[in-house]
Amino acid sequence: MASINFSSQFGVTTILIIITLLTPITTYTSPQPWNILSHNDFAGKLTTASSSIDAAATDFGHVTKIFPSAVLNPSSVEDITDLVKLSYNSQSSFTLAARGHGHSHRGQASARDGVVVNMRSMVNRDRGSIKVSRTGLYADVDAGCLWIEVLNKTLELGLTPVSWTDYLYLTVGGTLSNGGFSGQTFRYGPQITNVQELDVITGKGEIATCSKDMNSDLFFAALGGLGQFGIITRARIKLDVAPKRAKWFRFLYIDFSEFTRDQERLISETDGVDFLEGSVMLDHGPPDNWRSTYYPPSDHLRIVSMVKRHRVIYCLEVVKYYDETSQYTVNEEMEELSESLNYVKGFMYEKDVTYIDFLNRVRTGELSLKSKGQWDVPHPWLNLFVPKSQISKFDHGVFKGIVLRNNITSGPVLVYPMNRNKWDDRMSAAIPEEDVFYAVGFLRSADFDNWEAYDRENMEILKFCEDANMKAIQYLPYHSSQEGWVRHFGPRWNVFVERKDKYDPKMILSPGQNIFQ
Ligand code: ZME
Repeated sequence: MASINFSSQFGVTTILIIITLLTPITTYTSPQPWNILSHNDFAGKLTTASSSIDAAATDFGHVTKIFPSAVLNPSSVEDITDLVKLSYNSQSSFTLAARGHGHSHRGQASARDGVVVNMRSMVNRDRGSIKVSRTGLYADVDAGCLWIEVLNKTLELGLTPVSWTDYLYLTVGGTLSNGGFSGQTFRYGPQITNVQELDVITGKGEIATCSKDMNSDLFFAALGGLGQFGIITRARIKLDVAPKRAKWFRFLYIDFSEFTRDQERLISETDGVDFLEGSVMLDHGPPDNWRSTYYPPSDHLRIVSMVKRHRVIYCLEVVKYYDETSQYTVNEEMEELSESLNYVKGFMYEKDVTYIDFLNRVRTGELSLKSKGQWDVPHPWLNLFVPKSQISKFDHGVFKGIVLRNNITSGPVLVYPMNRNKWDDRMSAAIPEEDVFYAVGFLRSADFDNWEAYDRENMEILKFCEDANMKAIQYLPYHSSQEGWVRHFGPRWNVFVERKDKYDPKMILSPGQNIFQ
């Protein structure tokens, strides 16, 4: 290992800090107690180029700007373990954050004055970042792979992962550090419960293979662990035989309790639909152009007029997969299903698409927003898990209350229930206590000069939930203080802290989550 003179650098910094403390004007100079570029092992892979630094300072949220000192573009696991060890073994350690495709929305993958590790640089087509075992029904994938890459690869063999996110251009390591859920989750569990094995680099720079039987505590810690216990570098993802096509339905509701009653019944059936989500349609804001492409143009007027009349309506979205063997029964089955639902008669819509076109549906929206310059804009999102017992109060107070009053919400508002028993309490992800809880997502798009209004609405919603004692829990959480995190994890906070102490005692990893420090 190349020698670095930390002490002399540290001396300078100490003097700088003292000067800073003595100076009444707080022009804070960031400490750089490590002259990392002199470390030859990283030559070429560690960069301080402003283009790299600037790119790593922001994310999909576009509401934070947190500058790292350097960006590492690793080409091997060793590049990362070397860097973590360098920090861990140093007197003045620096922080490190793994960044995937940069789709966090509050700087969660940032590392102020530390190093951002660009996990995408590990993905190498020639080296084979995705290896499928046909007999084992699993895929071993580099954590920097996008889910769309995993899907394309496994589909070549007629196989597919079973649990998804809505958007597929996210990295495997990123979604597994959070949870990863979508309309399949009520049935298969989130992505974190569909993983058989992980390779994880801990905050001590040690790499470990782990599973529910091997280093199990690290396995459960890392899943949903918000990057606090290690950097996931490989995941073994469970596969199943891929369906060929999807019957994709939408049913519109005026009455929220009818809507949730149908949703809750459908997620309780074991042999029912393969996918279930739901959304709120509001009578204001810019029209959700990309979403309306689902509906036949000839029906836009009557849908819009129903929204205008009722101000808030709801859309149940379900999918049944099928292939050659089930193509003759799927229609009958779905007809029976639609007859059992209490949507507004006449407001049922149906599409028949390929499996991949269904899974990749948000991509269509992305490309359309990109073409209009509406993609790289602020996304002050709020995602919540709301216990089933509170959801009607939530509808009344938030959708029909705060949201209508403020009249600013734009972008999809998703609402759908999931079964708690498909999650796993040994994992780090925080979820409500009730058997059924709802995912509520305000997937807002804003402008650079007005996003704060959306953020204020988010805080208003959070305060409403708090005051009503709803026990809602954030997903992709942001808490400005440790108090917030203690409440977030509730009785599981102690386990979280114990695991931090065990796997990242110097608190090097993922500082952008704002949990420790
Ligand atoms: C900014 C944007 C979000 C455009 C489409 N979306 C989405 N639409 C539907 N479901 C989503 C989603 N992003 C995550 N889930």
